[in-house]
Amino acid sequence: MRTQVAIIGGGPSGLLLSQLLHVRGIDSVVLERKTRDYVLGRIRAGVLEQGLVDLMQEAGVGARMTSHGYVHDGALISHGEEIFRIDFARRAGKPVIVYGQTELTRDLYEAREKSGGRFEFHVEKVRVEGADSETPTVIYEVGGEERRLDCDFVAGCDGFHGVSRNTIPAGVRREYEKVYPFGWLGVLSETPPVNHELIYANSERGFALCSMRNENLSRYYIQCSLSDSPADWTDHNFWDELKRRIPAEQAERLVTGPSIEKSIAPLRSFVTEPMRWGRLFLCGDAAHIVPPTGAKGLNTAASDVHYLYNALRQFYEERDEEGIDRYSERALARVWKAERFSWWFSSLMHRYPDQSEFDLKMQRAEVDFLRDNEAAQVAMAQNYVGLPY
Ligand code: FAS
Ligand code: PHB
Repeated sequence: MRTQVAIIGGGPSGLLLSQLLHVRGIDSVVLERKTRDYVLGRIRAGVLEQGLVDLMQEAGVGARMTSHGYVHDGALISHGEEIFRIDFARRAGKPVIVYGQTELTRDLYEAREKSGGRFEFHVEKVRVEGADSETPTVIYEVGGEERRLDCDFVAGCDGFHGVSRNTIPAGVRREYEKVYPFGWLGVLSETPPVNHELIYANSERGFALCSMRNENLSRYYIQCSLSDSPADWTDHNFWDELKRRIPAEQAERLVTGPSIEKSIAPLRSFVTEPMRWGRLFLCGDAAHIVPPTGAKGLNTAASDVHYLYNALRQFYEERDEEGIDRYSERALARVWKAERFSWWFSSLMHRYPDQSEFDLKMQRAEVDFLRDNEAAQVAMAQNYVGLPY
């Protein structure tokens, strides 16, 4: 089989890239380890930057997001019983859109299937040959049968546990990592959200986040121990703990109900440099991971897709390799700013096992400064709504 761009990974990065390329008449094939339904069954991100919204519109798949997404002009931050609002519209001049990654990925799958997108599901033993040549090939198996996909370029969109990153020789790769000493226990419940905007809570018992998907589908998280498993938490215990971590006014009006999804995500900051090796380009979680505190995971994958899509368009339409040559530099410049913000916001809102009394005073002073200082709120809001591409 042959294509112009071989895309390893059928998550949001791979699908958005494939759909954008299709709109410009550039052919791709998406190789996915699992199935469409498995990918859609993963509950992940919920907050979209305007840049990602614009990309979805450019890809011609923004209709449902526009009609079902929620425009959020701000978010609340609490510390113990105190709570204040960051006004994104006023401090950064634009909102964020609340629309689940599951729905966004579903929209992309439906669009690719409607436009005859080529997929291979259940792929195994994927490897890239000739990544540093002008004729790369992706070799893989389906049902034990070996297949070859000859291409001009390979996009490694296969997430943190994929194979693309390790295709770059160890002697070339530089990896940077910080593992956080806690995880996030997430619950999805068919209950009305406790608040119409998100609440990020720092409490003496740990972090909590109140989010949502729609008027009757709420998404909540609490910081938990890395030794916890979802089975350790009954719904009752989860709701009790969440109520202890948010201010009493919100806790009193929290509507609880049975969880329809319960999972624990470990938190990590991670970056691979470079994001290009010959004709292989890493995109999204294949290249970088952030703690979800700043809602930057999916949104930074989107900016990678923006840079890579435009680089490939520039190559095929103008025979100009400038975008390709500068992809890694451009993508990493924005990746590191997202890493910084995610690390900063995680440091501000979580309780760390080794925190001293002085550390806690510093955290409190930083929250007070954010509450009282316009410049601090502008900086936070500009990062949260998304820095320019
Ligand atoms: P993905 O991991 O989504 O997709 C990669 C795809 O590649 C998967 O479908 C996988 O099956 C496939 N694949 C892997 N290896 C392969 C191989 N060898 N061959 C073929 N296919 C292969 N971000 C937020 O902003 N907010 C959140 O709350 C949030 N929560 C998260 C919770 C969890 C548990 C995780 C893991 C991530 C979370 N994220 C969150 C980040 C998440 O949204 C990612 O940023 C986003 O999924 C990135 O999309 P992709 O780069 O497409 O990677
Ligand atoms: C979510 O709704 O899943 C969500 C929202 C904001 C975050 C992380 C997760 O920072």
